[in-house]
Amino acid sequence: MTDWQSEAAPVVAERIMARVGERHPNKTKRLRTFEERLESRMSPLLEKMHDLYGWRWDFAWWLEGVIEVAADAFLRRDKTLRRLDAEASLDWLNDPATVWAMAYTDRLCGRFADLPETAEHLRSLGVTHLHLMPPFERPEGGGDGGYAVASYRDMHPPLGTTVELREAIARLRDEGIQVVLDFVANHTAENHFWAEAAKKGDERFRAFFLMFPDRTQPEEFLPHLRSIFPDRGGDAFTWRPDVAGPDGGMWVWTTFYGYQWDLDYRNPDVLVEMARELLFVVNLGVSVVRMDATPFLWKKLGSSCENLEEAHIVLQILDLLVELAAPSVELLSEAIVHPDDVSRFVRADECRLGYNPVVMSTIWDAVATRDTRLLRMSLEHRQVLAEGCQWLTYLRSHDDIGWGFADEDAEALGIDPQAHRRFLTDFYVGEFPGSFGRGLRFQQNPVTGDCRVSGTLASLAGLEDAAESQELAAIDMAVDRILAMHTLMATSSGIPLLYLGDALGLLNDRSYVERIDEADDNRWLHRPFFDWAMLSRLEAGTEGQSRLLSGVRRLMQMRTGLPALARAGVKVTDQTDVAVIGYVRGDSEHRLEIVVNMSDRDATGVVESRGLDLWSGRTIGAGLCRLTPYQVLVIAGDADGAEATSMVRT
Ligand code: OTU
Repeated sequence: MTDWQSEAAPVVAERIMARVGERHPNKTKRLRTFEERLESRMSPLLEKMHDLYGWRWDFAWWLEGVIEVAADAFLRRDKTLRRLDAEASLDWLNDPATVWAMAYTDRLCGRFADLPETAEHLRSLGVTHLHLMPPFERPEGGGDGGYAVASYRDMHPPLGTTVELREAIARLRDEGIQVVLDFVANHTAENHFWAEAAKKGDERFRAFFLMFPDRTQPEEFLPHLRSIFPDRGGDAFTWRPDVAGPDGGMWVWTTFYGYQWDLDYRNPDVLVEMARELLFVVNLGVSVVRMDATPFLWKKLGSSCENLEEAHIVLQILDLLVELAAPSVELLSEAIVHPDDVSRFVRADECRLGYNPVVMSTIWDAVATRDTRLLRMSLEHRQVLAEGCQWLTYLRSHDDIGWGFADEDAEALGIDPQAHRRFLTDFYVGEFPGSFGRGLRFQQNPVTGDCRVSGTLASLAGLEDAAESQELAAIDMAVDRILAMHTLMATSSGIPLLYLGDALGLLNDRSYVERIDEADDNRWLHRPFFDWAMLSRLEAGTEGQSRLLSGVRRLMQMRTGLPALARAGVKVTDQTDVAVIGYVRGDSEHRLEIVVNMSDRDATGVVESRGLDLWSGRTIGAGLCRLTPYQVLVIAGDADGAEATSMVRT
């Protein structure tokens, strides 16, 4: 920090506090807490705002603007939320008892008011955090399942009202479950009132978006841009005749669908107004906000307009504002990009949490190839995170699965990365001989050949294929495979994230093709409605999917008693068979060794240290051991093992 910044910071802070104080004369005492928080954050805020916007005549106006937004949000926090802020701790980030789940409210239970009734099932899976897909008002036609936000303040009417959502969040919190909501930071829906005003020619709101009267500028940007949703045709710019322009319309920047209009954070007015909306979502009572599509937040001519330093600074400013208004709330970055770029978004002063697409995709790689070498590399080299941060480790989300391993990693193993990605896609859409995947291609890019895959966990991992064969042995094999995948998710790194329904083995839902709003986006294939009747049936049974459900429950409960998982870091063990992955978590005090056969044949595993296998309850000696297909060993040091088994229901 330069001299002028450290000198200016307290002066600016004092001025803002005086103004806020004038507006809230009876809140002087409460505002003191805010003032204290501002003391250490004023300098970084000033610095980061300056990094983004530089000197301009209205700089002080925007700087004070963001802080006032935070002060207003701070004053609006109710008593309960203020108590949570006062008690804020980061312990849950490393607590092995932390388990996440995600769901669409309508597909899980219907309406906000019904959410508390799901708590019992959530608890049976050990869930402490529930991410609800965006519940906000959206345009006609579905609005990308909520990822096109028409208003952050009003909810999608079939789900209920904002008041009902707030109540559901509070009730779930009382049940020990924290709610996570999205902030779709990159774009608004075409019918957000900012977009409506822009259409009418309002100068202020027109400057909220990236709009061009002709193709000159878009053509300059395009050679450097990646096409994210190639299936919709065209490129990242959409011609909108409803936006008044010299030639009867304007080209609007739309990275995703044509109805999702990218916001222009180069305009500080956008940052201030989006901060206001973000803090509204924060004040609904959530404990984490998922920042959607973080790589795309800043555009610069001549660049790919992804992962730019300025996008990070935008997030850092938003994080500072959340700390000022609601210090108990954390941010989660959704950046599904190159592994090196992914981890750059996960920082203590930015988003403390990030999705782990590298482990996700290399687990799927191991399942398809029966070769764990890429997975080993991602555990060995791609897990390091900054202090105080955490991964969310998942097997799939509501989105497609992309082959997010690093080209360098594949090449180091002598694998051609592009050819290998084509193989993985072919495998999971069931076009590779002998494959058990039942997915669909998502967004095949005809130029680059890039392609992602849609499908539920169970359908991609062979349960659908096995169920059709009606052979019990095949079903058992698929269940074991899915449990092996869950074991990796639950023990390799970070916080496990379950897609609700996957523990029941819910299969692809092909009925989306009959729904006009969903038919042209096959990600709906893997967003089936939760099946409560099936849950009761499975709870009564012992075979097939019943074994999957009880296995996932057992695994998640097992985590709670395993202090080794609270330690960062994972050490991959040497194995003689490529089908086997082994790793050690923890330290000499609390040690956990995991050995998994990721193939449908017998294999030989290497165990480093003797201990108790928590799955079978048997003691396993060090050295070579025979593993049946998809067999999992979760070996705790003797003392930890005894303690953990006594806690786990079998
Ligand atoms: C996200 O995903 C959401 O998760 C999707 O459901 C939305 O459709 C989308 O944003 C637009 O809001 O490309 O295929 O690196 O990969 O943001 C999913 C980030 C996506 C992108 C990711 C995006």
